[in-house]
Amino acid sequence: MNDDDQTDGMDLASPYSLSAEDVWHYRENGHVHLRGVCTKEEISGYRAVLKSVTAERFAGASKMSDRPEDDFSRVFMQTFNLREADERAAKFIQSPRFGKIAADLMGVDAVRIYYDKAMFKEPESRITPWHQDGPHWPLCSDHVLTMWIPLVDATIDMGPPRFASGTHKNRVIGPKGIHCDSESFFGDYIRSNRIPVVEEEIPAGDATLHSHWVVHGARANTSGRVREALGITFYADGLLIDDSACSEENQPVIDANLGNRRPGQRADHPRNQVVFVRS
Ligand SMILES: O=C(O)CCC(=O)C(=O)O
Repeated sequence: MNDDDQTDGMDLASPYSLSAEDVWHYRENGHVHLRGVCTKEEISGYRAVLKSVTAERFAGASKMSDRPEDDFSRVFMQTFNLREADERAAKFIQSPRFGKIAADLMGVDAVRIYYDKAMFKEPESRITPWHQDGPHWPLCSDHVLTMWIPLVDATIDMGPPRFASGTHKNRVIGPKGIHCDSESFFGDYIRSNRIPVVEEEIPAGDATLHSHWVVHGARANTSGRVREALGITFYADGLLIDDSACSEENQPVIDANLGNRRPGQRADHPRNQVVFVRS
């Protein structure tokens, strides 16, 4: 750890005060925006760490204009499991504060981390097409969510996440994948069912949390600045690997992020640390 480490002494152990309204909002809509989860100092200290791990991983990435014209290459740059690369990143990502928020929103007694990932949406990045997360993951449960944490103020023109409220209640609604077909399928679904879409600026220090069933996406980044964000996906401790929500051709889903556990086995690989247990 170097001398000018700005995260020294920042263990994020103090709990965040969730209101009953926050919990209700998450369960009713499938997403919630929490204000002031971290202080500006915490975000700025850990941003430096997370950015440096990310920059190292993206060192060889090609320029936007040289990337393939497929559906995903120009959406954002993503890299997984920063907590395994740097102990300060791990202190942030595995903090009891975040784990407790996830457990309280889902109403469970303990949570594990599925994975964490940096999602840096560069200037001129395209939309994140509408999609659901659940159909990609072998955890068929209502107790899986992602905490989305901007490392800079995520203004609307940078493409913060947007959510189709209430769509989590139907579990799997449409096609697996994040591509132009999922965009058009879910776009039509939202319009024809008049589903309210929530899209808000998310200042650094705030976070959004969304169920893995809720339909979500993001607009293109037209801001000229990089939208730096970290996602942490949590699930209830005790879940079994269950890929029954995944498309047939994708089964069985064996996921290295879950230690290659097979369907029917417990999702309890040491890689998936328990980060909160209710006492
Ligand atoms: O950051 C984005 O553009 C999309 C985020 C997302 O899909 C997720 O965190 O599940």
